[in-house]
Amino acid sequence: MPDPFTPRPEHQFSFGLWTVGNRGRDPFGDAVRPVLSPTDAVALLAEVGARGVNLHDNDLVPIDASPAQRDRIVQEFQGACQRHGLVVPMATVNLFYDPVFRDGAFTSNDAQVRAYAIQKTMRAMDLGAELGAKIFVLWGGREGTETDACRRPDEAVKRLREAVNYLCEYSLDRKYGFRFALEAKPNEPRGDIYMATTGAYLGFIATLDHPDLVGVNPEVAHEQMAGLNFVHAVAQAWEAGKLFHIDLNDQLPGRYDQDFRFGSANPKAAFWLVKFLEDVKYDGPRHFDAHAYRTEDHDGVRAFARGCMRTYLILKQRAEQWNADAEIQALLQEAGPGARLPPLTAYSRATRDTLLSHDFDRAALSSRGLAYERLDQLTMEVLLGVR
Ligand code: DIG
Ligand code: MN
Ligand code: MN
Repeated sequence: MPDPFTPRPEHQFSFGLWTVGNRGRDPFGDAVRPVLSPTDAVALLAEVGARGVNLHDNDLVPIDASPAQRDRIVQEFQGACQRHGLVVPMATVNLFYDPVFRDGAFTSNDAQVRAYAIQKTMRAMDLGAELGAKIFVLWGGREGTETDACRRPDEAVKRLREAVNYLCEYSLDRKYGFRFALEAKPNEPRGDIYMATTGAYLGFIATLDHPDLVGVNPEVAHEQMAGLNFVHAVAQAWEAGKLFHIDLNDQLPGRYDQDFRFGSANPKAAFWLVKFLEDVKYDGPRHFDAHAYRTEDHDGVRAFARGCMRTYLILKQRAEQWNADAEIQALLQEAGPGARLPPLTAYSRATRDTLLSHDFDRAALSSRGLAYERLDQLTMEVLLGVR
């Protein structure tokens, strides 16, 4: 019997080069794993069953590479992707590692740094387009402050808008067809990062020149670092037609950005997320922006990558089971919309007067039990495999 939780291309699982290539370095310890070259990372991802590989510009091309070196590296990488049958769904740009970005990139107080950040992003877009990417993620890891003495925060918003508007024009000019996915994070590496949550970006997108080209890339760990319910953020983005990409991983509350294996810290929250994505038939990449524990060697990295995908597929099966569970569905019906007044979506004097003249029986409305305890217990039993 084939393993039902084996990843297949149609699952659209992808990983960044920086995820399986993470060497285990942290603020208190040096690297513990040898370098995994981009072509070796492609081979590893193919071996574990991923469909896509994503990259920042400098994950592949060193920041000081010559044009000839760049072209050779890109050609070698393209060959590896073709040999192993991997695609590049998403590209992004590293605007956070080099010291030049120590006070931000698009929001830096230095106009030259802001201009360089846009130039670097244009070149990263060139690379992404060459590799076939159709989604371009922007994570503003350095766009923030340790002290708000450095600039007015509304000035930072203006600079960010100027940069994103310019990059949208560049994509249109080059006919790259990119959809930009903005990724929020509340802090780390900056003391506070602008656009701390997905909701903040949803508000920002509406102020852009080309809002249709821009969506969001919510990350599990980042919303949870802000103490938020991740599936609520994803649902709002989806409902607004702005869920252009998603970064899957896991995170314990109140910690630094842990980027744990998907589902490994809070499987119930992961279940609601997978259920939502599958229920709405989200057809974008399932990207794991996560990395193996520092304790692991490259076999551990393979186990990490396999675990991300396997947990997603197990939770996908549990969501199908939940949706088919007769007792759960009956409880949902009972707790359903109840007796409804005429639909109030269309305001009219008729619905106005109906609503104003209606006597609500608050006592009756308050007394109805909703059986959410039973509903959640059944959910737990589906998850724990006893139903
Ligand atoms: C961190 O969560 C960020 C960077 O890794 C990258 O820019 C983006 C891509 O998903 N996520
Ligand atoms: Mn993260
Ligand atoms: Mn991310």
